[in-house]
Amino acid sequence: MTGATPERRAFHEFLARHRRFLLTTHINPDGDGLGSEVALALWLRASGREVAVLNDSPVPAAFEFLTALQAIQQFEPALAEQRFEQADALIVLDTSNRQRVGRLSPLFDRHVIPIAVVDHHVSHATGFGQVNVIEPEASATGEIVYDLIREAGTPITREIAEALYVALITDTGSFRFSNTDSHAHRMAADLLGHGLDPQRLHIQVSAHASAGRLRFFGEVLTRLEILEEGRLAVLEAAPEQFERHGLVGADTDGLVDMPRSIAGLEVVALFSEVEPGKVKVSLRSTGRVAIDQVCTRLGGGGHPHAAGVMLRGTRADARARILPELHKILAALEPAGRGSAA
Ligand SMILES: [Mn+2]
Repeated sequence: MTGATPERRAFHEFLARHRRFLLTTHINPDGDGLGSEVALALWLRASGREVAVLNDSPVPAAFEFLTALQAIQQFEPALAEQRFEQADALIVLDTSNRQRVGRLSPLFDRHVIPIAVVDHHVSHATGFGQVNVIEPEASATGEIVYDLIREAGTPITREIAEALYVALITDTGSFRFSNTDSHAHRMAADLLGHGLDPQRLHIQVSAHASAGRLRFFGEVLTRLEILEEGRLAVLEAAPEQFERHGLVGADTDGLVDMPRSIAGLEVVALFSEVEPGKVKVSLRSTGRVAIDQVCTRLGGGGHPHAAGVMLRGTRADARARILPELHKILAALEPAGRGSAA
């Protein structure tokens, strides 16, 4: 906990000034965006506020259980108009730029609604809200929400703890990724003290694969390429494979993390041609190099060790834009395991 910064104080004042809140997060929401929304909604409701949650995209099956704690609605034009009319303030969570909220974005201006942003993306240059709590050192947006709740002195209920735990395990890869620090572990320990069942939550979040998704993973992994002297793993998925297995772009979640277990590997690149001419690029670093610049330069975003960008063109086009950049990054790297003097 970094203590109440001026931005956090401004956020608490923002909450105090308004009564009816609308919450949203990025397109194709993950457990951090959704868990943060639910925790914040429960907190605001406990403080006597009205809250609605509306996202561009549907809630993935893995996180559907969170909607038992707080209704989460999907964008539909008439509903969105109604939600913006009813709200007197908007809070955008886990979203590094305005476009990432999808179809809700045009309504921001039309409804002249005051906006607060809570996010932890390093690529989040300037906040697009009147109030911006942007803390790249936080492993998850849920970690910032947790700090804010504690600063407000609101009791953390089991439901709030569950939503925040889902946010935390999503963005830290269940405490495996390099962003997992002592604050994340202390937060987890505190949340466990509020009566949640971590094993049940891990199962609810992870056990949602269809047989088709696993076969798709198998097909893609069979063609795993190892480049850059064993330091780069490249995966490709073709539109035909998405279609044959009945999958969409969000179904590749977790696939890019699988090659991380290969000894000596530094970077994984996944090129998913979700539909012909549309390639979702996902990059992961196992910890020694930062790869977010490669994506932000092309209009994407992310964190130093997990980033992505959507590119127009074929998989070959996308490879031609990404792989030379990764080559440069890896060429500048000291050999691993030699106890580098610097
Ligand atoms: Mn996040």
